[in-house]
Amino acid sequence: MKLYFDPRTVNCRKVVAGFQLMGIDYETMDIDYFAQGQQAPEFVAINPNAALPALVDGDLKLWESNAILQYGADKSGAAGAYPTDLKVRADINRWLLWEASAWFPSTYVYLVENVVKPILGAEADQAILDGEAERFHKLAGILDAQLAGRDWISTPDPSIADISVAAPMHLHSHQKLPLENYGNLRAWMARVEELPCWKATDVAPLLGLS
Ligand SMILES: N[C@@H](CCC(=O)N[C@@H](CS)C(=O)NCC(=O)O)C(=O)O
Repeated sequence: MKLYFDPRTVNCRKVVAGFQLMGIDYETMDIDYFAQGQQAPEFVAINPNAALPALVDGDLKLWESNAILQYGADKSGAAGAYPTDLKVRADINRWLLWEASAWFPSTYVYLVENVVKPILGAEADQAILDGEAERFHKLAGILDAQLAGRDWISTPDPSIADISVAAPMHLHSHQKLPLENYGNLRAWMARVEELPCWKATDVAPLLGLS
């Protein structure tokens, strides 16, 4: 399997950390996100969305980071991180879809305003952050409630749901995510941050953040 990626980007970090959690072997193909490598015709032929990451396995060209995690888990038989029990799997799938459709878009606003813009020498737009706050707090409350009395989102041990949902808040202190009211969420994120696969894929130094 060949993973086309830039380790500095959130959805690539998700796949790399998830593959490491599951002990999956793969080759890497470097694409420079900040040089718009994802828009090169050779890459767009693999992912017409011109977005990272993408996985190539023989004749399969796969995009969407959560689909890549699911495929890697099934191909490698990593049933601990993506159990085959029907109801457990449905629950994990639900959180993967929630991450892609709701959580990522909301946390991404904070990433762009408070991390990407400053890196590029621009200022965060407080009006945009204020406009996102209501949706963010609704979603953070949902996740915090799910984590009440649980170490991990869906399973007794970390699963790809934990990696997927943690990824878009991986720079949460730099993103300035307003997490003060969500103790369960903060405790869970601290557990994620202790995972070897998370420590090994720290993005902050690659972006010049401390
Ligand atoms: N839903 C997609 C989102 C992929 C995505 O947005 N990737 C970002 C990097 S994290 C990207 O390459 N965006 C294209 C761009 O900014 O030009 C996934 O989970 O793979």
